[in-house]
Amino acid sequence: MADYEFLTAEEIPGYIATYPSLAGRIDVEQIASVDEIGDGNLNLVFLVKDQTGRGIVLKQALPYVRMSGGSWSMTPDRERHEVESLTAHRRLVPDLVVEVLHDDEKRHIFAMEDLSDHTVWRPALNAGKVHTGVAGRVGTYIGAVAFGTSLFALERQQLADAQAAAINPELCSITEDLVFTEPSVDAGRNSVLPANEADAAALSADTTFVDAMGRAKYWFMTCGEALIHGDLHTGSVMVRGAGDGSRADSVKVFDSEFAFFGPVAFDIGATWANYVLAASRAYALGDDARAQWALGLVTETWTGFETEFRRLWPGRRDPRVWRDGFLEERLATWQAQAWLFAAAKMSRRIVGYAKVTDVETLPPHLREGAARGVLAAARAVVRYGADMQPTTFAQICGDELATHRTAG
Ligand code: SR1
Ligand code: MG
Repeated sequence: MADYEFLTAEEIPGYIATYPSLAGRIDVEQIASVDEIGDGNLNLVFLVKDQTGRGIVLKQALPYVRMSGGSWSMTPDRERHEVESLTAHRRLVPDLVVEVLHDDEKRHIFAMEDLSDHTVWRPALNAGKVHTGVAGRVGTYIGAVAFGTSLFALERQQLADAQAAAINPELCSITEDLVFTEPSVDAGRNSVLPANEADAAALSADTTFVDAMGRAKYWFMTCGEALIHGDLHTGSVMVRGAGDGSRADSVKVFDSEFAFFGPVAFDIGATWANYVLAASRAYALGDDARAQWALGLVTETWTGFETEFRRLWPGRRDPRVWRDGFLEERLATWQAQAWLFAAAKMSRRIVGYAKVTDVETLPPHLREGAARGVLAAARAVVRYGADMQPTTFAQICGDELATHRTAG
């Protein structure tokens, strides 16, 4: 991309001053700090503060995968997908989605409200914090999006326009490769501890697992149900609160550049997988009560989702044919798909490219057992019948994590 212009810290005060929507949010004459705070895999993120403490966040999609150091090209048009999906989602659940303040499609930059009084949920979980009520609200968000961006809510032409605008093949290909194929078919990007090599090989050789991943990938590529988030892990959620077991006073979903019209259950399964990863860390550290708490989040997100979807259901567009029996059928289907998507997401974070700190920051002697437990859990859940309840999913995963946590 010869004409791509990187955003620099030095140009940021001048950049902000150019746009009235931004200049009103921060005093550009009194900028106190400009810090690059991006810790994700893909983008540049700057937090800009003025001397009174007001701030904004500027995010630029790079023309490549940041964590690859530039060797892996990727369309910066993902910035548009992120802005459009955040905007559409925030319209449905304003309290639960970060606010977009500015969109510069030409330079692939957008601005968001400053959430520096929040913390990303994953590091909070890793630090042993308990923000109550987050998982339920993430479920509410998924339910609102599942209904509000789908054929149940949108007029026909509006739906077609939304689907056309959200076609996001480059980002979808990444998920298709990294989440569904590569955990069992290494394309040269996988890695594990030497002690886990046999576990990774057993995963690849597990035909039941690989067949299940084929089915999940097919669903991912064919079920264009709603404008899903597409990467809804615990690093895509900000929380605010003491984290001492009290209720989080704010929850904000962000980072939806993988959004497209996809399966509703993919977002549900993504959250479940990340609760299992959080539980694997707790088991490895010998905190069984915390592991059980993390596994309890599976049901909490499902309940939040189901409650919100049922609440919205009376407003569906064509109740003549989408009767109540169809609602029950959809919920059962989504539940059955969610645990397969969760299994895919669990395995990819252990063997594939782009791992998670829940497991990676454990010392190797604990990481080995945690990784083994997550892979065993992924293999166990794909063997269960389609009628598995969230509590059963959590139980199966918990049993595997607890069994394998001790290395060797
Ligand atoms: C090449 S991108 C790797 C991963 O980072 C993102 O957060 C997504 O999870 C993606 O799969
Ligand atoms: Mg992300």
